[in-house]
Amino acid sequence: METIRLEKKGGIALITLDRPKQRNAINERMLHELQEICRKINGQKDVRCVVVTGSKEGKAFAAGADIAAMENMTYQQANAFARLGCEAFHMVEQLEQPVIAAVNGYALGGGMELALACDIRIADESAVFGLPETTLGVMPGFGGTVRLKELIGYGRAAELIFTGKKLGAQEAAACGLVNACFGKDAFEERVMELAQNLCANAPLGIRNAKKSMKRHDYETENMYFAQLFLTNDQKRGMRSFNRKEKTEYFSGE
Ligand code: CO8
Repeated sequence: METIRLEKKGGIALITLDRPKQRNAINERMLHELQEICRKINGQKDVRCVVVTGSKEGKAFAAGADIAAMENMTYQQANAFARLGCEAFHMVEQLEQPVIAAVNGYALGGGMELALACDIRIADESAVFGLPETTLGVMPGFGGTVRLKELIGYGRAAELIFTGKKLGAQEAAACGLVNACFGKDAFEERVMELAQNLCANAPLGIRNAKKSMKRHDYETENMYFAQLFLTNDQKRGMRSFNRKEKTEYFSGE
């Protein structure tokens, strides 16, 4: 791949956005590659957790959609580009495995929208968040308006989107945009620790909880909940608890 690196670390799939000269800005190619990766890892049994991050050389998570590529887009081209971005981020959001955005540096515009499509956001202290699109004459186009409003509420989302103002990692944590923020030295270790934690829990339980949370409807929650009682992991997990033992391994069956 040209713009993304995919590595496997135990049960963790590490996706690194890698266009360092452009601060890892997102272009069409990157969106296609992201889709390809999602198709490849979705539901793959030996991938229990996904981490998305930006290349260190790029000094960013991603500084947005590629502004050079967008400058002269026609209506049709912009429409197609926004659609591609929405579809790619939807695929990230819909991955069966939990997805952590490890935000190391700038997460602006489309970069922040990608972080919003992940389940959990962890920032290092240098992270900067913002949707500056209205300062460029456009608006968020990769699903950010919907996801940000859901995450931090309409009023705060409206302020961030209408002003285009940027938030540091601490501010982002304070308003619930990120789950936690860590100093540079601890950041990678804490992200991997969290990922390992998620790897150890029942994959089908996480998968169904995720699907249920995305649906906002109790009937669906009920269905996905009950479905887990057809699995060995449910039996294993509850049996261990009742015997005051620790479940050593969830097999995903
Ligand atoms: N696109 C393309 N190139 C970029 C981008 C970007 N988003 N961001 C940075 N770069 C490039 C710069 O042009 C520069 O290139 P060069 O070395 O050739 O001059 C290189 O990366 C390094 O950038 P800087 O010199 O600016 O680095 P700094 O450390 O001084 O600043 C910033 C880093 C603050 C991240 C700064 O580069 C910046 O403000 N970037 C733009 C951020 C932004 O506005 N992002 C939003 C873009 S719009 C968007 O994401 C819309 C999503 C929805 C799309 C819908 C489809 C139609």
